Amino acid sequence: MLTIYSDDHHLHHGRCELMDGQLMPCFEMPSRADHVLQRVKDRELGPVQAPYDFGLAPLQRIHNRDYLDFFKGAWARWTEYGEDGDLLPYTWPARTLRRVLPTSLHGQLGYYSFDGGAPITAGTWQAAYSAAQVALTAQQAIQRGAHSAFALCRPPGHHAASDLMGGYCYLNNAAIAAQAFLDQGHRKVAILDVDYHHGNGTQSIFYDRRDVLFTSIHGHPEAEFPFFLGYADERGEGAGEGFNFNYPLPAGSGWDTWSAALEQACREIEHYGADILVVSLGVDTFKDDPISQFKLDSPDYLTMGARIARLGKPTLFVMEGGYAVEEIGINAVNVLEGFEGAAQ
Ligand code: OKP
Ligand code: ZN
Repeated sequence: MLTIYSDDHHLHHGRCELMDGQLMPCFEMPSRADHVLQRVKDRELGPVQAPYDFGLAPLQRIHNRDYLDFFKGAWARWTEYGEDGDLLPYTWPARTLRRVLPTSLHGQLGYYSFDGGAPITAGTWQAAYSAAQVALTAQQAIQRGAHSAFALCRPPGHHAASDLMGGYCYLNNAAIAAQAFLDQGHRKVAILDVDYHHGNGTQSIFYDRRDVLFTSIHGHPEAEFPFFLGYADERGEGAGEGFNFNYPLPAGSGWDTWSAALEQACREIEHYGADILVVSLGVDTFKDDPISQFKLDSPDYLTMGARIARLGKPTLFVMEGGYAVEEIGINAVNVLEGFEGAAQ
């Protein structure tokens, strides 16, 4: 399987996140992608190529232009204050407040975010921009006939909505790639989000559309980030009604519970008749993940990949979460090897 990877992800290295009342080093760190790349090479998964640059146009198909302009320019504005710490939001337009766009940098940052988990650093825009190009380059490989490809994206993307950053995410790499497939002639794209956290950004982007089916297996939002989306009764709206499927699972879920949800998601994907499958590949479902509560073990990821392969669709894997840094490469590449072993 072809892997697309850019070293630019190193440009994004947030210092801290708030966790249990303390500032902790960011779980979403550069070594995550380094470990995955190393495992791709160790296992000789296939060639590793740098991304092409498709420019801003495919990003603008998903994200609002004012959001992209804000994100691109935010760091330069922050340095004008003489600051070099991470730029982090601290006020959001929650209930009772107005959703106006203030002129202040921090006001605008609150407007364009939904949590304090997405720090903007000097290189965040470039890293996120390159990650989107990684996804688009892998998408192009499939468009040109490859049966599968792996977009080794960092930072991840599935929490980012059309004009919101949060949950370590800025640009929705999977959504940008899904839209590119549609723009290049495909009619039905299915997204399977296997990250531990609900892909609220992806869901919201496609919620009123039927050309993208969104399915997600995740920790129940009653108890787990992002809390305010990802419930089973969210089925889509308008033209998109019936094209959104959430499988929220309790803390402690292992492979038996998880794989039963996967069966249901696969059934919906088959019933939908997708041309293309995009997998939001988070491996924070792993038993030793430091911020998650599922109990999948490394061999389960081989089985996961094999099951996904049985759908028989051209499949783009887009890297999302996974914070057990030592095992992230084994687990992510196990999905890809399980897929390849069953896809023949
Ligand atoms: C991103 B992805 C603050 C807790 C915030 C955010 C989790 C984001 C997960 N310390 N946690 O889905 O793996
Ligand atoms: Zn996650």
